[in-house]
Amino acid sequence: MSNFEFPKNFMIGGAAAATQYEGAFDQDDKGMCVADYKFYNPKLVRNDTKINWLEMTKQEYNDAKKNKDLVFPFRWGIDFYNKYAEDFKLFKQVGINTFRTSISWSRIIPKNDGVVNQKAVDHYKKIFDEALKNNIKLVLTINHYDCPIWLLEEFNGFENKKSIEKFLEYAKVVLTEFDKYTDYWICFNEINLTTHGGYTGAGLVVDENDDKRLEKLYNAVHNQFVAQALCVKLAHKINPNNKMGSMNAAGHSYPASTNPKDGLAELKVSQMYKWYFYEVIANGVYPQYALNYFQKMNIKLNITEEEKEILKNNTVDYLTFSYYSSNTVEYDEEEKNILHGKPGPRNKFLEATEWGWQIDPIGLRVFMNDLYYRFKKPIMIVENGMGVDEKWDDKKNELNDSYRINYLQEHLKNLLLAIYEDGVECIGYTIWTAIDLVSLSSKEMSKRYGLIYVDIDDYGKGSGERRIKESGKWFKQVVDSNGKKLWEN
Ligand code: BGP
Repeated sequence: MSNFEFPKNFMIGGAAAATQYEGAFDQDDKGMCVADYKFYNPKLVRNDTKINWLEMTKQEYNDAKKNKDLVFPFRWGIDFYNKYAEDFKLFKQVGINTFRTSISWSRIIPKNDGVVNQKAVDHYKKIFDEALKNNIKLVLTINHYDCPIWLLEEFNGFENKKSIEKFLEYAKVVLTEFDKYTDYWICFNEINLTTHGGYTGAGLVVDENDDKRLEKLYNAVHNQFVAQALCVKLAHKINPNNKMGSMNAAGHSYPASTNPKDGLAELKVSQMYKWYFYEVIANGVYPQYALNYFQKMNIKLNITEEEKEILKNNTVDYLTFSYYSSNTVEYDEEEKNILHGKPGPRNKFLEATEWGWQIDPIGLRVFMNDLYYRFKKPIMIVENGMGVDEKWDDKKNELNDSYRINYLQEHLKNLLLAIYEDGVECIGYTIWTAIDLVSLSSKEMSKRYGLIYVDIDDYGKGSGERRIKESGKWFKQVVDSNGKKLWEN
C-alpha cells in the first residue's frame, strides 16, 4: 500500500468566501452586493438539475429589492466578521494551516465614487493579523461572487468595459493594503461559471429570452479576462513575489456511453465550458475552437488589439480550481445547442449527495493530470468537500460525519497519487469549508460543508455556537501526520 505524505511546503487547510460567512452586511459602512439580494426558497427541490441556481433575472432582482419579507441568508452568514478571533482558534484545532478566503469589494469601495472605506480596510487587517498570529497562511481571493450592487446598477456589471477600470481600482487597494499578508492571490472565483450565472459571476442581469443573452455573457467573461490579466500585471508590479492565480470550477465529465457521438459531445462541452477559459488564462489566447463556436452562434465579442496583447503578456502564475463531483454528457439529437451536448444520466458507478452531486475521487486525479499536463503551471485545489444536511447529536454531544471523512480521505489519497505516481505539481489543498456557512447555489445554511458545525438554521435562527465535528478531529490528525493518517483504514 502507498504511504505518501504531503510534499514540503504543501499548503493545506480550509476555505470560505466573504459573502457566505461574514454576515454583518450593514456594519462598517459596507455597500450592498449581488449576494445580499439572493433569497432562500423554502420550497426548493434539492436535486432539481433544471434550475439555474446561480442566475437571477432582472425581474427577480427587482422583486428582491422590493420584497422585505424574503429571507436573505447572505446578509447574516455566520457572523465571522465579528467572531473571527474565536474562529481562527478553532481552525487551528482542526488542523488548518492555510486559509483561503475572500475580500468583499462592496466593503472596501461601498459606492461608485472610488472612495476607500478605511473602516473595512482596518477590520480586514485585524482579521488577517489574527490568522498570522495563529500561524495560518492566507490565500486571498479578490472577487468571490460579490460584485457591488452599484456595479450592477450603473454598468450592468462586467457587461460594460468600464467595470475593468473599476475592478482595478479596487484590486489596487487590496493588493497594496494587504500586501504583507500573503503572496498567493486568486483574482476571480470560478470565472467559467459566469456563462451559467451572470448575476452571480459578473454582476449583470440579462433576461432569459434576450436574443443577445449569450453574447452579453461571453463579453462579460472577456472583460473579466482582461481585468484579470491587468490584475496579474499590477500584482507583480506591487510586489514581485506575488503569485496571481485564477480559478475555475473543474466541471469534470465523461461521455455518457462508449458511443463516439457521446464522446464528441463531451469533448465539445468540455472545450467550451472549461478548457477555453484555461487557454485564455494560462496561454493568453483564445483557442480556434472557441472562435469558431462564437462565429457559429453569431456571438460577437468586442476584443480590441490592445486587449489581445494584454491577455498574451499577463498570464497567471498558477491555476486553481474547485472540484466536487463529475457528470456525464450525452449527444443531443435535437441540435438546439451546436455543441450537441446535454447533461447525461447518473453515472452508475458513483454515489451522489442529496443535491445530486456525484462523488468521484478518482475523477479528481484524472482532472489534475489533464489540467497540469495541458498547461504545466503549478496547480492548487482551493475547494473540495461534501455538502450534507446534518444535525448535531445533543445526546452524544458530537456530529459523527463519517461520510465526510470518507469523502475527504479518498480525494486526498487521489491527490497524493496524482503528485507521486503521475508527477503533477500540486502546491496546496483547501477544504470547502473550514466552517459551516451559507450555500452559494441553494442559499441553505442546512447544506453544510464544514469541519466545524455552526448552530444556525436556514432562517438565521440559532445560538451561532461553533462545535468541532468528527471530521475536524480527523483532519487535524491527517495534517499532524503530514498525510500518513490517510493510508490507515
Ligand atoms: C463553488 C463556490 C463556493 C461554494 C461551493 C459549494 O461553486 O465557489 O462559493 O459555495 O461551490 O457550492 P454550494 O454552496 O452551492 O453547495
